[in-house]
Amino acid sequence: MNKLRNLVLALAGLAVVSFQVQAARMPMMNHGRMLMDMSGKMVMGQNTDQLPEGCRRISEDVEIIVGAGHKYSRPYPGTMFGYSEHQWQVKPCARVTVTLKNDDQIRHQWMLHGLPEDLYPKGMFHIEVTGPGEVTGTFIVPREDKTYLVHCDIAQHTEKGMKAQLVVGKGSGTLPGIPGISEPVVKYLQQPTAEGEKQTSVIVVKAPEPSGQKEEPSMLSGMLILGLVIAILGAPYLLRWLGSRFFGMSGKALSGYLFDRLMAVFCLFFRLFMAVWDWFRPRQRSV
Ligand SMILES: [Cu+2]
Repeated sequence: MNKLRNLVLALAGLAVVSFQVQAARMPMMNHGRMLMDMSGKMVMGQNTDQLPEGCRRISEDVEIIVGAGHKYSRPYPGTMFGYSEHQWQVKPCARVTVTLKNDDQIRHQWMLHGLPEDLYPKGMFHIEVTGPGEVTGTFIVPREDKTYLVHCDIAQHTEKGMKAQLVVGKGSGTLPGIPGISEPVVKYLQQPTAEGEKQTSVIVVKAPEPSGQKEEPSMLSGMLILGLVIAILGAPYLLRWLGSRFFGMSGKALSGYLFDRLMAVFCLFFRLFMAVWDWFRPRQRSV
């Protein structure tokens, strides 16, 4: 039984390594002026009292409450994500408090670029929240008329509609590709109907399953190996389908999902091994 014990230890070791890989993917950013908690909320570039150069006082206090999520993409064909509003207007030297309400199960950001770097690290004000929930942060805009880009920096979210602008004073023009405000930078082709795509993909997903095949119980392991090989070969297609099905379900959500799948494959391997083990051992003894 030493081999069995070694196998169990090896599987446990792999599980631990997977857990560590999972943990390492969590953001461990450490910039100045950053507030963060362990529930996936983050505020970066928080500034409630330091006036930008040329501002003698805070001109107004503005509160922005913005929704973020897939559902806001519906009015804009070709997008998959969006904000509840894609443009805001404030006075120069305004103090802006933004509350981002994330409706999705994934991470979304409200990231504004182009602020003075002496007050804001990398010239950014950035709030984000993972999964359903909300986060609030405050910053003070400079005195100049300027149009600031706001977006979600998660992979492909900007391209898929999470783009907006904050207009300070008269602004400095309209930014391209903002849903409902300006023409898209790239016109996306209409997606095939969700139903059709789903059905095609479901066939791909179900194909590797050997259930329904007529086989003698003693040949089970052979069918298991065949099923496993098909499942492994089919994995890239499955992942591609999942990517489009769950709209760039990224970061924590995707790695969590992959981790679950990985564990399922381990369990399958383990069961397969046990089946083969039980099948061969008695014969070896009788010989
Ligand atoms: Cu996003």
